Amino acid sequence: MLTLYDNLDSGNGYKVRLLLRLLGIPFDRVEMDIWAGATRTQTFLARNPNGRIPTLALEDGTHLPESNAILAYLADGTPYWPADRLARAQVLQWMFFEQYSHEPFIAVSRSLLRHQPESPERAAKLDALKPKGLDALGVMETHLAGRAWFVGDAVSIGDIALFAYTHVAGEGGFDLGPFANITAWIDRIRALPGFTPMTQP
Ligand SMILES: N[C@@H](CCC(=O)N[C@@H](CS)C(=O)NCC(=O)O)C(=O)O
Repeated sequence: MLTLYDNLDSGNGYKVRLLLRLLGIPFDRVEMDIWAGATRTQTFLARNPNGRIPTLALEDGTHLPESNAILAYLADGTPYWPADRLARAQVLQWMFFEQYSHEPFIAVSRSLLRHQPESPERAAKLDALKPKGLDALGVMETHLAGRAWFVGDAVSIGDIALFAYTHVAGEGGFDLGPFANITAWIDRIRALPGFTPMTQP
């Protein structure tokens, strides 16, 4: 049985537990209190020296960290990882985009609003993150014009990676109202068989 070290508030964790449920793969889930340093203990650092969730423990005892690497591992041999060479590279393109141009702005804004007390410093950080987060949403909105999914005509792990923090962008202060294509795409993901919401343990 797979074991996912996870945190219910984490979009990075949610990517993995969502894909596991979409694929119908059973797993054990270990909730980690990341705010109390649970990922920085010697025991956990032996599993992931980077001290972060999600980390997936495989049946053979291997520990695999990094949400998007875990998605690639789980999706191999499934429709979530396309057969076509260029399509696979394009899925990776959107997963790298998610980690470099999206998550650092949208997820970090959400984390500041949820876990840091209001202060002038927090407001300044949020102001700095806002335009970059809006840029990422703008790129997604433009790409989704006339498209149902990020790559080709089927849902892939590129969509799952981007969905996790996009659908809760409002909690980071980003109004999705003006982004009609993104909103329709979010509804398509929510309609997938096996879909489970972020807060479902
Ligand atoms: N690039 C990593 C980011 C993982 C990450 O930042 N995890 C956060 C929760 S979203 C964490 O474990 N924080 C706890 C800590 O830094 O101690 C991924 O995609 O998995």
